[in-house]
Amino acid sequence: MMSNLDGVRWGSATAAYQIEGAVDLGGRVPTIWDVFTAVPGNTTRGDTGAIACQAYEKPEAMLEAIEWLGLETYRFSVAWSRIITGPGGEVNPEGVAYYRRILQELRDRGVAPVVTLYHWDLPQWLQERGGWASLATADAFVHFVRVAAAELGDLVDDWITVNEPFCAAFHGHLSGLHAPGIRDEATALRAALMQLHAHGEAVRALRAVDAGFRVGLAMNLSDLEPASDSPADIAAADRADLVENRLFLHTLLQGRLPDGTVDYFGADAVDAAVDGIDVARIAEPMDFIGINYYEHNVVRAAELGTDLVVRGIEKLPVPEPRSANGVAVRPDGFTRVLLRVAALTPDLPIWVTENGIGLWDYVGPDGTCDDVERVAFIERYLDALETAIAGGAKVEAYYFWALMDNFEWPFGYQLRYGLFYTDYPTGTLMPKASAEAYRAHIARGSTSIDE
Ligand code: GCO
Repeated sequence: MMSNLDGVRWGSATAAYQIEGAVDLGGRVPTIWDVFTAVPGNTTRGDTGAIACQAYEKPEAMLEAIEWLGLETYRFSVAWSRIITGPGGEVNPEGVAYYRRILQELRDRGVAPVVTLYHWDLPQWLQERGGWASLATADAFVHFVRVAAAELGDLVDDWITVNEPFCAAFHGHLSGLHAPGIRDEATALRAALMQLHAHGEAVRALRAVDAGFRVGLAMNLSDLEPASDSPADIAAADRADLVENRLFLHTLLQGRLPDGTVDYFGADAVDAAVDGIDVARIAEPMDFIGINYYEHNVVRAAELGTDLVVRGIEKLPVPEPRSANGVAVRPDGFTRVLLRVAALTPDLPIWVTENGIGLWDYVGPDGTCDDVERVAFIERYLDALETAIAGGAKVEAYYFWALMDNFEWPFGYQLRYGLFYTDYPTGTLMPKASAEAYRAHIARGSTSIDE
């Protein structure tokens, strides 16, 4: 049967710090996440990425999982800290060799790689020079991007410059929940603009290496709803939308800060945030826009706001069904977000670069992991994807987050997102029920493409 989903490339995704481990091996230098996770209290049970899924030392399990699923495409990130070793910009051949091997293995299996260049693992030496508040970090990023493109570009067609600049900016520099754990709103705004600036520069740098590359970025967008019709609640939801969505989406697509930015952050913070940045040049045309979708929130005005990022708001507790960490299961929000992007930029292909659910998965007495909620999640979100495509969203690819359970940032290893269950002591991967379901879906999809 023909379906709207027939043209979609099916993939799954991971990121370097979350899976690789081997933080002291192969010439890798420390990152802000190594430093942040070493501080007691920053992550659940003090978990760190030091071992993770052992994907650096034993990538075979990951490659077998990819093959077993029949993925058409796999999204992963290359660690800046494995490729560039310090302020001199020296290239680490061992890091390059590791990623060349992964890329070759993927290609040998007929899997199209998509490489994320920045997935939150800033080298610590750059943090010590100002991190994302500094133009020098964007310059260093462009150097890294040029090196990655030159060293890996013969094996990669598709690149993602930065992943979720909202989280890296506002959780890294305002809520302090993520590395580098700073808590200052003006610095967060600066870090947001700096990553967008670095993105625009990186798009140009990549195209200069090979005009045939396809380039985009991955941003998380949330679906927000006011708790009532009251002007205060509507304004509260709009403030959240400004900070979480429009600041990134509109600046990226329109090359100017959205209306309301100065009112919310203040003229001084905005002036400081754009100092040395040509905002118009952020909107360098891309080949696709990557959307990570997780969140739907109902927002209410609250004088003593409880949100750690947006002022004067409270996000209501989410009814069931929800993820283990309290994220709503709202496929309708997924459809709305995709249609919103399509309305803003109808011709730009959309890649769903992440979508998934965190659960307290466990292996039962029969030795299997029966993640019924994730199976239901996949079914419902793929229906929602189909609805969005029927409504005009040009979705070309979908990446389930994640291939396997991995280091989930402040949540450490307890919260699991994988299609595969990671047995951390041994590094072995076992397909969950959701892996079976996604595999069957992909197999059906590719049959109808071949017909
Ligand atoms: C993201 C993060 C992932 C998370 C996932 C689940 O881009 O949000 O890239 O690394 O693991 O979102 O929270």
